[in-house]
Amino acid sequence: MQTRKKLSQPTDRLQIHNFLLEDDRGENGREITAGLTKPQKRLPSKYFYDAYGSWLFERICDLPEYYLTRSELAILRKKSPEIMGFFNGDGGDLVELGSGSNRKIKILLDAVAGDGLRRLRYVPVDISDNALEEASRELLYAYEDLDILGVIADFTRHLEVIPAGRKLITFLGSTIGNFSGPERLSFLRQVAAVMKPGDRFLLGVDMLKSPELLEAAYNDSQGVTAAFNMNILRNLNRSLNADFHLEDFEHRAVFVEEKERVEMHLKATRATAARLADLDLEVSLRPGETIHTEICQKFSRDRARWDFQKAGLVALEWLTDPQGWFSLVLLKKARVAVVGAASRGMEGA
Ligand code: SAH
Ligand code: AVI
Repeated sequence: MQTRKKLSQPTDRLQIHNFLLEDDRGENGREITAGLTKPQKRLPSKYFYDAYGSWLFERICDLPEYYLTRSELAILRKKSPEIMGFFNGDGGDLVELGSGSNRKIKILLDAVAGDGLRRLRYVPVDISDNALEEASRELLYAYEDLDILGVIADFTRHLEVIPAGRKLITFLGSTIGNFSGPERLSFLRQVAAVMKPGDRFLLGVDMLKSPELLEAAYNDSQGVTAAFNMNILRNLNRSLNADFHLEDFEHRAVFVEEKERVEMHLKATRATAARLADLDLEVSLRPGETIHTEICQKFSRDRARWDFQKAGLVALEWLTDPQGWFSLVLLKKARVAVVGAASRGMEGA
């Protein structure tokens, strides 16, 4: 077994690469314009996450109503040695998509036995540059044997930047639920495409449960989720030279039963208009009209399995909390069906 020699200076153990390109600015502008000119106005939820939005999300994680983080942490605390057993002996990359803060990854890192961290590299991938840099630096000092490759990127566009070696990819928090059905499938297919047969993918999914619990989780009594929702407009005002009047909007989060998802909207309480100067775009809303800001899909095992199958992934294990509210699904890449194997009984998994 080969051990990599560690460099002694913390700064030698941390590299941060920014893959957010000038091209992305143009693409983002087109995406925002397209969303705000639809009959049902829509904004992609990635625009929540400037530095303040990332901070607000961390406050959401501590809310009594937001059971998701507590449930997932409980699973991680119990199962982290088993999960990190993947690296035993060989080392490799622990990739975290949409990494945010460190609270979950620390539980996994703490479960690595002996000098295992020396053979491991942590690769957080996030669009929120400040949050990623801050979190990476904190880890650098907390784990003196760990190498970190921070990747500032949009995981819907730049998944090819994930290192090609042996890896465990994690995507926690049920961020997968923030995609629409087609976006989710496209994302899962991209993850499968960057995986090799021995790699593993650990995916957090929030399970379907009572509408009361779900709606409470997105309508907290302290108004933190409302502030998080509103931050999408604050972020556009700052980054695109826009002038949305925040006081003309209110937070709405409802469980849409037939779609098995919570939808977050910003509802205009009166007629209001905004100009997004950098996009040369004017937007107006009637009283009661909404901007749809987030999808929070909730999953049955069947729905999730269906997505995995279509994306070429196979669930090896479902790890759940005692209430069965949240699941961490350990996945591998499906074996590719051999062309012409149909007559011999083609196998997809
Ligand atoms: N994984 C953490 C954070 C979840 S919040 C947890 O489970 O608590 C969602 C995270 O995904 C945020 O850190 C946000 O900045 C990041 N994110 C959202 N959209 C993204 C995108 N398109 N590309 C990269 N990161 C994104
Ligand atoms: C990041 N994501 C999984 C959160 C969720 O629950 O869908 C974002 C969030 N939106 C409102 N509260 C939390």
